Amino acid sequence: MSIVISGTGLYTPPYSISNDELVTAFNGYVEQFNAEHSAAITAGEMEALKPSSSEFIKKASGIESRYVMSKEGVLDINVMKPLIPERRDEEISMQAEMALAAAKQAMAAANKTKDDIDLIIVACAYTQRAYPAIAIEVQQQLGCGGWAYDMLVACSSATFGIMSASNALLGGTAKTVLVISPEITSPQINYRDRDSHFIFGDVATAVIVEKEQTATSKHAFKILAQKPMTTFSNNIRSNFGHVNHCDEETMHSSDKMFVQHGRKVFKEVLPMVYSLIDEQMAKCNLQASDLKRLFLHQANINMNTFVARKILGRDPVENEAPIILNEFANTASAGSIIAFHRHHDDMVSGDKAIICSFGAGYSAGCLVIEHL
Ligand code: CO8
Repeated sequence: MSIVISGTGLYTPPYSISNDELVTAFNGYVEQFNAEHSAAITAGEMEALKPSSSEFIKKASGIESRYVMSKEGVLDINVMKPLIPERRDEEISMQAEMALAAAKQAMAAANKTKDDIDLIIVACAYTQRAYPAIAIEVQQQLGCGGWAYDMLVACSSATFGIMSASNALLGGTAKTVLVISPEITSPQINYRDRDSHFIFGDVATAVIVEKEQTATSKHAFKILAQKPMTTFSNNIRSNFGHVNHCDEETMHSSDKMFVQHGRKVFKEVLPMVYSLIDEQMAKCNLQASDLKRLFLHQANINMNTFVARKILGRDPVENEAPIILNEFANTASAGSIIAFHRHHDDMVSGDKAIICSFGAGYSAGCLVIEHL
């Protein structure tokens, strides 16, 4: 039995923040901080904070802007976080609302109605609450039967979610699966940290996964091979969690936000990624020349160029390894799916591609797909 990805959807948040806007806010904060602590800095008791720069961000990461659900507070140097009012329990949650918008597009692309969907997986880096599952809220909003659950695997959530969907179809516990990745990363960014204030953006993606025999969409992609992998590392970490409030001293410390050692991640994750891709290509007897496209995780343009060169043995030509992080920044698990959503319309029967995620955990997930 073959499993296919038969539709995709993308929800783009209402606000965009450019590097220049973000850097102006960060540098305003730095100036204010250094002025407030000038005596201690002059006395050598404290180090002055260094300014950020748009040129550095673009060169080091490829990021030029990011979308967010809330903009004002992020750019206010006395706030430096998105201001997101809590909704009443009777209202739809923000994350379910984002998920729903992407889900409806994916369902339309795959020619599916609510009656077809019998499993919904919300797969993302964070859920807004512990329970009830965001996926079950989406199930109720869509009016679907069946079952639904949330799963969190940081940047590999979307690919792992597709693999879980595929396993449910093969195991007979579902007939059509909706995998949604509503990524609300902006509240977890430390906007006062020069090393990471620019990295992430908000977004939601969705895909439909079903059996080949039920697929009717124009663009359906058979999964030829799939492999998830994980290996523990503290180099990308957030200590945010439900136990935080039990220690009054540390409950608000900066380790409760996103923290990483970017250089180490770069060096350690890349070999994992290209050996994973190599192995899956070998499993399918594929050469680099058989691949139409590489849909890679979108964390850093230099990383993507490195992986693409290693796999292809040359620089990728235009759109061969599409980049979306210039516009969206790193959107945790959604990045490779945004690239796939935006760049599959010109693919035709027999065209093959790789979808590959990598990130915190460490985790990496690789899918080899072929257009039906
Ligand atoms: N402006 C100007 N200069 C800066 C800035 C800045 N903002 N930041 C750092 N610098 C300086 C540094 O101080 C350093 O100066 P010096 O050489 O004098 O010490 C110099 O620039 C170079 O710094 P780095 O070596 O740190 O710069 P890199 O070239 O390594 O670039 C990156 C930094 C962009 C972070 C890069 O290392 C990177 O992208 N690494 C890979 C990261 C990655 O893939 N991470 C995956 C994380 S995503 C994930 O798993 C999802 C987690 C769940 C979601 C979380 C949501 C919030």
